[in-house]
Amino acid sequence: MALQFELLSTRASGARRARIHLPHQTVETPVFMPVGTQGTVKAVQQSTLETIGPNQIGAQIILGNTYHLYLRPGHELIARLGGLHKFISWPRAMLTDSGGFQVFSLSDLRKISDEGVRFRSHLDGSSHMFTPEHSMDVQIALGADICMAFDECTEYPADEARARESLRYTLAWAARSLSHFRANQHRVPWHTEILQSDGALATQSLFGIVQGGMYPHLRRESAERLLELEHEGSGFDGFAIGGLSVGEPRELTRQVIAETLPYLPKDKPRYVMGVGYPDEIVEYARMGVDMMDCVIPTRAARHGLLFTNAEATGVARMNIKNRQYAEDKNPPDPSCICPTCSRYSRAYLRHLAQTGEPLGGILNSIHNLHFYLTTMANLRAELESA
Ligand code: PRF
Ligand code: ZN
Repeated sequence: MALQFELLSTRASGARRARIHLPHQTVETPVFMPVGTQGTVKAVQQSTLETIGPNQIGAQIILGNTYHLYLRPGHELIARLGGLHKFISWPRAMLTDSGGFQVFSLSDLRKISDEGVRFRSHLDGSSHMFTPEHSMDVQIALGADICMAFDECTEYPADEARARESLRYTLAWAARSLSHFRANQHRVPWHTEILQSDGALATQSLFGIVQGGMYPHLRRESAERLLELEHEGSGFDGFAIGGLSVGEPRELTRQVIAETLPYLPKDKPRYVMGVGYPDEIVEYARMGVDMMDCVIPTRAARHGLLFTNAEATGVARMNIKNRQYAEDKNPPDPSCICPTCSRYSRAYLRHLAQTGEPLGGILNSIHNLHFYLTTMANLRAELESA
């Protein structure tokens, strides 16, 4: 059995409070998923990821990337070591992205055809072919709880003809992703180890990805066509909205999400890929988005940018490298209970950032992830209250 989606409540605004029951973890939504591209959420160790956030709830689900892990250390090696969960020692849920986006954003000399994408590795220039079938094989070998269909992330700006052409690939690849996944998903390393509460074997889930550029009618067509897809009576287990946060203005991102959500089923998880700043993820969750992921909290942290409670600090974003913090004994955010704010001063974090010490990135990442997890927990509590 694939995931079970337990809808707890829905607001008039569309905002939902739900639970996603996955083989390795029950995930409370709306949820933010930290990104662990190379089998690590950069600079944060797994034991810390499990205990940050309010009530030490920790991250319930993290991301991994098919593209990166296929190139290095290789999905077959990870499968021989028992799958991605065992390899990185992460007992909770994981989601792997299909490579569809990373091939387009990272690799050189892409050649797209009906078959798939031929590309050169960003590491050594070697030539590789990704097809929907290959992406599914890699994701099954990695063994994440949720896998993603192989898609093409349409660039921005793209005229309508280009967005339509790109969507044509994504829809054909979605059908092939679903068939191949369903026919092979029993090969996941832990398939016979994890039993569900009803005694059934747990299996991986597969999400379809809506594309269509910034064109509402293409988004609608994309969603409707994905919903029609089935393999022996079973369709996608959830739906993502891709192709956003690719350089378009924020108002357009919001608009495309608002125009796409009505076409997605209410009884399955909805995931917006690759967003956003704290105020954006709250805004989208309030519109009815259940899941989001983004590198922003960890990437910003490594550049010395901290997200803080503006009521406690006067700023929503604090650049810890600023001179004004050189002798500031306060914790980064006095209202924050994270391990960083509980122990260290702004002056010390500034010093670590100035000197390029690895600990700076580590402590800043812990704070920012704690901030994101707290933001979502507060929102969930609000959606629960009458
Ligand atoms: N497709 C996939 N992964 C993604 C995206 C997408 O469109 C985005 C959107 N920028 C982030 N990650 N497969
Ligand atoms: Zn903190």
